[in-house]
Amino acid sequence: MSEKNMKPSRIYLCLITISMFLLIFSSVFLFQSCNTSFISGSVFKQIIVNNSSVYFRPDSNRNRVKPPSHTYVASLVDSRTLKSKSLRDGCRGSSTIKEIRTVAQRRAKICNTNQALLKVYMYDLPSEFHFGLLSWKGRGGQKWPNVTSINHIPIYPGGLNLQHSIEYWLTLDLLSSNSPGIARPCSAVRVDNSSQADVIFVPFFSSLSYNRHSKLHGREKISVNRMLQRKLVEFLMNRDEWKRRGGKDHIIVAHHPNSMLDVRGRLGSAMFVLADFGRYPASVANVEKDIIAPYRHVVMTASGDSSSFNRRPILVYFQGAIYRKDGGYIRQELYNLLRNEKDVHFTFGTVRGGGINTAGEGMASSKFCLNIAGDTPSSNRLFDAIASQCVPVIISDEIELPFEDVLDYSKFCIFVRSSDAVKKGFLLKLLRGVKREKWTKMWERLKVVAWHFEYQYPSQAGDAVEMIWEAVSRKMSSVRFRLHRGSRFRRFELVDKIN
Ligand SMILES: *[C@@H]1O[C@H](CO)[C@@H](O)[C@H](O)[C@H]1NC(C)=O
Ligand SMILES: *[C@@H]1O[C@H](CO)[C@@H](O)[C@H](O)[C@H]1NC(C)=O
Ligand SMILES: CC(=O)N[C@H]1CO[C@H](CO)[C@@H](O)[C@@H]1O
Ligand SMILES: CC(=O)N[C@H]1CO[C@H](CO)[C@@H](O)[C@@H]1O
Repeated sequence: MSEKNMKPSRIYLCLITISMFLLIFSSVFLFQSCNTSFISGSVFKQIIVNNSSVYFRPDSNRNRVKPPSHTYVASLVDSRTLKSKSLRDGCRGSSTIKEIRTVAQRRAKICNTNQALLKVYMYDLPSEFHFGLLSWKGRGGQKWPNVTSINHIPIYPGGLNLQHSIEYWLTLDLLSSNSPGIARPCSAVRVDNSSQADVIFVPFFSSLSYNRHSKLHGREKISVNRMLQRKLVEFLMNRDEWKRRGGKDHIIVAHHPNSMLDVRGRLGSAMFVLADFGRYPASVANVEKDIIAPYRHVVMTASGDSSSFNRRPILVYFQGAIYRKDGGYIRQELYNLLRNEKDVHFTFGTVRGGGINTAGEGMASSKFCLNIAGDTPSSNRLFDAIASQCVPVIISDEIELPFEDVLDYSKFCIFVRSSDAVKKGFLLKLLRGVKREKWTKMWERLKVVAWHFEYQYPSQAGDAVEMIWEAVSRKMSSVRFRLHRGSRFRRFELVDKIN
């Protein structure tokens, strides 16, 4: 190429580069200066994290999840959220390039412990409590898998086990907080010294232990699941960390409703991460001290432009077990009411095997997806509906929803009282009355919030893992409240300051 030919193309290239830079800079500046809402704050981080991040999901047969695209970003920054007060970052109205660069640099390195939202101490429990349950064996005294390289991370079993895999994602995230080169949000950081921690994390894969090891094998007198729970109690009761605050600053993940069944009462002072409170007495678990975490959905995540109103021929979708114990009688009632309607899909079916795929397709072709109380108030069907961008209709009076202090579910779900739902004609009249415009509003909102229910490794700003850490952090004030009240009359004892 001669000089002459080069010149115009160079200028052209130069122009493109400059305008690209200006575009990126101005949009980043825009988000930064408007960073007054919880959600747009997370999105801002997303933009920076994005460049250096790896999207990895241990079960490779599922599609990869992308963060909300830039079209969604615009809809996040609506005038209402702009006025709301930030939960965490505060307004950085006068940001500068320097500041933006610092944020970018911070993302690429291990995040500074002092800047982290939560300092977390994690017990080095023997591997039989966690990755050992996934057949991982640490070589040469290795306590934890090396999470730097995704090839070394033990894989969590798929299928229905996955819905309660929260323990796995949180543990991996803490491990990755000490691994250089992994870009993740600076939400929780693992610290070595428990005195410096805000919370103590108990890395027991209790749901996996329940799902996989509840049965007796061979000559066992007691199942592995029971044995591990007993060992865990013994371990905790002997730790200074537990004694210090009676376990109140401990985080125990027990997402499967039957996990930790034997010892939940003894560990009830801790902060539990649960699916719901259905099988817990209020004295052991309650919304004051515990965290509700989303199920990991089992259907595929709908792509960014899932079907819109007119391309969803089914009005209402429900597939699941119809005969359930406890509160599940309502499924039967609704089945009788709805089964003969032509645009209603209401069938008895399990989600095992091929059922997951057909359920996913069915939800993605439906306008509304029913979430009816089963044998527990919650089920992963809600999160499958969200992932399919099918507007959830929640008929479960006792349900507790994840992150409800920051998410307004009424913007993307329809709630119906059980007593109303069983009235003849009530439900269909209500849903047929939701016209295209209103439905589309909810659908647009669903597309945005769906990201908050995605578990992945490494964690990304605003995803389920970060949402859980943020929820823990918000819960800390009530933990402190209880601790301080509890120490009113402990006059002459040395009480550690938790803040
Ligand atoms: C973890 O794996 C990475 C890359 O595979 C390696 O560079 C690093 O040294 C390993 N870390 C430890 C502690 O073994
Ligand atoms: C842990 O932190 C406490 C308080 O900051 C300090 O007194 C103690 O020496 C630390 N322990 C270790 C092993 O570094
Ligand atoms: C450089 C890079 O990885 N960019 C990605 C950021 O995220 C968007 C949205 O998912 C992708 O389309 C880009 O490829
Ligand atoms: C760390 C990293 O992946 N940086 C990349 C960000 O995007 C630019 C342009 O797309 C790449 O050149 C960098 O390597």
